[in-house]
Amino acid sequence: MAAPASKKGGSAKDLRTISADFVAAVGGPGEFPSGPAEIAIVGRSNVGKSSLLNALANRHSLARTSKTPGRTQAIILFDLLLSSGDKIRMCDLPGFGHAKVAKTLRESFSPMIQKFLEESKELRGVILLQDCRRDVDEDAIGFAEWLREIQLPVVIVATKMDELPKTKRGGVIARLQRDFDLEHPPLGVSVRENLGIADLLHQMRRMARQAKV
Ligand SMILES: Nc1nc2c(ncn2[C@@H]2O[C@H](COP(=O)(O)OP(=O)(O)O)[C@@H](O)[C@H]2O)c(=O)[nH]1
Ligand SMILES: [Mg+2]
Repeated sequence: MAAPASKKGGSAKDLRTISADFVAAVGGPGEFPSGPAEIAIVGRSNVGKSSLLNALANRHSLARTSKTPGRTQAIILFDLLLSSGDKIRMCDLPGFGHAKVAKTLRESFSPMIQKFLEESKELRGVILLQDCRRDVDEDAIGFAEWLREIQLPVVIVATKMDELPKTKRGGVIARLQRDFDLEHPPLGVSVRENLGIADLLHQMRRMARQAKV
């Protein structure tokens, strides 16, 4: 079915996910099924990635939320169909940050995941999640720099904004913008307050529509 990229559902208020379908858990090179434009999502364990994915997918249990994350290095793929007709393949990368020995974020990824980020023909960008309460995260900043080096667009998203009093939110967003040296302020989201979810869908749609560089 060739879904038209219609104007229907085009405003921030209206854009939503109509369906979300699990595609595959990919554990090795050469296993990637072809499909629509891909967007990867990554963050430290416990950053709120599964909760956000469920909110983006409009589902309660597509991605498992947990306090005891597994150690799997698989990439979980699932396809979103948006109300605008756009299809996006979400690529859920393993969480990081549990290794006892400090490593850079990139080194903590298996060669399979690095290869995916560097070589996937459909990958249009990466959503990098940061807990809004966390201090400067050199690992994540270095990772974002590397993504820019390999010419992958990156969207920084501050999670759990509801944990900050409203008066402190702007300051944290401004600090993250400086830390990551961003042209535009990063997006703050909260699954609890349903804050920023529709905006993130919009940014994802924009990235997915962009031609691969
Ligand atoms: N306050 C708050 N807590 C959240 C939010 N999103 C997730 N959490 C909590 O953060 C913890 C980790 O969430 P999870 O989605 O499993 O994170 P993951 O390890 O990155 O997949 C859980 O206790 C969630 O309930 C949010 O928007 N606000
Ligand atoms: Mg999770």
